[in-house]
Amino acid sequence: MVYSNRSDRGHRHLLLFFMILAAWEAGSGQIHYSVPEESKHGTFVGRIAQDLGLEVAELVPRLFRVASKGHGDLLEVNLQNGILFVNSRIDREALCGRSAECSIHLEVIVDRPLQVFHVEVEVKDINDNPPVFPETKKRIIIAESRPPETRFPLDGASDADIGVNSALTYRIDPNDYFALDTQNNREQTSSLSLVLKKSLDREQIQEHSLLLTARDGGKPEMTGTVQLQIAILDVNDNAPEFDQFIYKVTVFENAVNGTLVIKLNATDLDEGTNGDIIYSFRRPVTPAVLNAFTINPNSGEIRTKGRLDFEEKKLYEISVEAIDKGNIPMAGHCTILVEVLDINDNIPQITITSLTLPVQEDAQVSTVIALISVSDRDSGANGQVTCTLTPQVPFKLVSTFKNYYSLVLDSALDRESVSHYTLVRRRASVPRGHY
Ligand SMILES: [Ca+2]
Ligand SMILES: [Ca+2]
Ligand SMILES: [Ca+2]
Ligand SMILES: [Ca+2]
Repeated sequence: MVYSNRSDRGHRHLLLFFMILAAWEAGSGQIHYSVPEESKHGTFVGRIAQDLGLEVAELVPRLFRVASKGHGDLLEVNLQNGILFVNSRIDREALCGRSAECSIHLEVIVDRPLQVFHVEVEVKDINDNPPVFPETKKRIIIAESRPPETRFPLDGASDADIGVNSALTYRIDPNDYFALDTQNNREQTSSLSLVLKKSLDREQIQEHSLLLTARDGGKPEMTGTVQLQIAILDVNDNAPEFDQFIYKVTVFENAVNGTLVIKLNATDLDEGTNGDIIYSFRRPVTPAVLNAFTINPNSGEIRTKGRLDFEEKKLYEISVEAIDKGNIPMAGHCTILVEVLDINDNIPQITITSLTLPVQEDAQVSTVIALISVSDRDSGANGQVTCTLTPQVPFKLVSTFKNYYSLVLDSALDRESVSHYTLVRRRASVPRGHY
């Protein structure tokens, strides 16, 4: 019995529960209003008294009142005409955040007899929020060596509205180098990337500035922007270059030790150490060059070392290399032809190849007394030798060939007046200012 009694009571409780549920449903399900968010004070929402089947005249006597949990005085009823209106600012985003559904639940109570009604006021979204990027300026660093088709992720914008009012599309300023790619995945989130369209060149453009714009699908639409500052990172992709492949310079053979022969200047378009240049003789270096010249690795100055000698070497060919300090260094080359200029630093040499002395007093005019050859190691005018004899002697020089002479008797000798002659040799080459 006890068992059946308990079961009986259970059934009664269940019945009561269903009755309450039915009453609640009858109250709540009946009235449904909607109002756009941000509507002005006094905006009409609904004829609440009429819709609940109440006479306007009985509102005051029956102590008509509206309660709204947590939503204070957003909505109000005019007891004179029974109209529900917007009382204070309704911000859907503050009320419901990103939730797709947003409504204000009102509990309407009248006394005598006590009746409770439930009213749902749906708050409709309006497009009152622009897309917002995390930053207004975004710095991106990309090495110039990155190949086309490389993707760089971007942070998208967010929009506090819902539905189409927060459905974003993106675009960037038209440009030659970058395109946008938006990939929507199944989770409805979109991944935004920058895609490289063509090869970068830091030496041409060091920084790209692009405006990325997000727009929502609202009417009218709202937009948000972020300035993309894309800095291009240098890569060592330029070799040092000389203005010329071959430089021709001249230097006098008597140039003092350390005389500047040439100051080389190679250029490298890269940045920092990628463009810093070290000069050196290109290996293998001939001993002749090594003994005669030095090169300053930083300034590119080539100077003489010790003394040059035209008579020994007239032309030097120096191969120079300019190497940058890049991680993987690059090199440029040039050749310097150093022509050594002669100066008059050699005394003409006179060689007497044959001499018949003494000369008989009665020797006939034109008798050959000596054969003479002259030479001068200098070149050009510096090496041209002419011979003259001491004047007023009975001898003369007869040129037999270039630089070859015969000393011949020019007139009869007379031992009683002159017993011997001293013939002074003369150098007749052209002295230079350097000697
Ligand atoms: Ca909104
Ligand atoms: Ca929006
Ligand atoms: Ca570079
Ligand atoms: Ca370089």
